[in-house]
Amino acid sequence: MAVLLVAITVLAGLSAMFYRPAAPPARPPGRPGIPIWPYIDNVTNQDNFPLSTGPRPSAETHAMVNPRDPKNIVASSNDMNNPSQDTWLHYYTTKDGGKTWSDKIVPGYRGGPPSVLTGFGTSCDPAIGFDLNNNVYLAGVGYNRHTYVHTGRANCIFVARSSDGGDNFDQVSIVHQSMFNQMQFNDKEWLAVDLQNGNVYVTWTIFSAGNLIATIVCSRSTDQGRTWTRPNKIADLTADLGAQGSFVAVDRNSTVHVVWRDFNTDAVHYSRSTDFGDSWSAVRPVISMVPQPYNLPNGTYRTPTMPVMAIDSTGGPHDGSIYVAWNDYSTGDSDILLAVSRDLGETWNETYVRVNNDTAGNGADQFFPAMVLSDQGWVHLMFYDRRYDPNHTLIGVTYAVSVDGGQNFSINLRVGNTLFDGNLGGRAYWTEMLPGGDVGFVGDYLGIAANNNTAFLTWCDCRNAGPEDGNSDIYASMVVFADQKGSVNDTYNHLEKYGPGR
Ligand SMILES: [Ca+2]
Ligand SMILES: [Ca+2]
Ligand SMILES: [Ca+2]
Repeated sequence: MAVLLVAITVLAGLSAMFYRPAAPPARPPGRPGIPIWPYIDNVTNQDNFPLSTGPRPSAETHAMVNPRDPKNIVASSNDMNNPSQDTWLHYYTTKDGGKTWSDKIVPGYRGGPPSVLTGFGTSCDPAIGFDLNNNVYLAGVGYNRHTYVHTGRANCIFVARSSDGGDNFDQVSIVHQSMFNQMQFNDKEWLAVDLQNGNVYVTWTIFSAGNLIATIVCSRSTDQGRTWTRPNKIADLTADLGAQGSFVAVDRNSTVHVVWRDFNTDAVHYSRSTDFGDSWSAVRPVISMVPQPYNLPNGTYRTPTMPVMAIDSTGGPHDGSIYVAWNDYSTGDSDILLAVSRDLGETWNETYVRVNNDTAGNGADQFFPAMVLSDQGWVHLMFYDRRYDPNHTLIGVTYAVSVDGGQNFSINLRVGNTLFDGNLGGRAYWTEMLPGGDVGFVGDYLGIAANNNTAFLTWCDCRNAGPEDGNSDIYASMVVFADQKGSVNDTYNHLEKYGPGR
């Protein structure tokens, strides 16, 4: 109820702003956006609900909506609530727009039904993609954290496939794997599906030679995830000794775009392929960033800085825009920044839009942005947010949306209906892995999906965690746009005519 009241109060304030007959206020470039809801009067956040609340920890989510069925949503997380007791990818599926959910486990975990993953003890790092034929792809990393499973295979990137909209991921394939004697680790993959031809792309980092060399690579499947090409190098070995966090997306011309973080220069690097991943353009730095510390103040959980990307292929007024968001520490605390290319990666704006709308430099950290475009071209973001705790320790969840191609962001809507202490998350995970490793864990990223009426948010939440049990959970919420007046084009026309914020 508190959240609803806040939302109503904020919206009441907004409607007063819309119709005030004043000139649009001057706005320095890259500053916080002005609220723009000329045709949407009623934005509500529904009650938070759990996707995974077993007694063991879970963290790190991704979620996607079926492009052919807005009520079919699939989410996934690293979840330890399974017979193996170890971290394994679970998937949570709804076919009724979020009313009911299933919770199932990718096969191959210890003590469960076999798959090509059998023998790996751990799987993590979910990334989901739909095609137009009810196929859902769920990529992850497999490895052995404990010595009780030891097959000679050290580590892999895999993709599980469902052909029934996420009810059952019963086909699992290895994209690439390394043996123990190779001193390689395949890490932090991402996945994208080309909706034109059904191609599936996975990008990831291969760390080798004792983690001194990091290579960003891509593999492609043209047979619905059964087989994969050998990993093709995107970033040159000698030029990128420190790279991680690749994010891949495909536009409607089937061009494959990849961004990742370069540690040597604190830049987001970019490359693209116009031949289905066979060759890649020269790597270019396109965004300069100030990464946040590995641990934020008052936080023992790790907080990596990695870019997320979304491409507008809607045919709308911002078609061809590429959006990249990250958490940036340039003001001395973390903010969510957004960079945009309007020409499919050729040129990039050098002024960044600040998505969170609290006072700059106030010591409150916003981090782990997740971003998605809905079919009408709105840019939806969610992120962790410590502004709601005066001590900037407890974590809340915030949602923001832009209806004008990322130029302005609406109200920041507080979505989490409770604050939680990330230091309590996943302690069991770390103490099992590293004796004495008594630190929190909330995963490395969050997951947001959206259709034209609803944004669906998933996150790791420690509201049920005690000081000793590390019992993090997966919670979700839906932001619903009701009472939309006129069409989306009316909104754009209104913005063109009157400018934002009126
Ligand atoms: Ca991870
Ligand atoms: Ca901040
Ligand atoms: Ca739990």
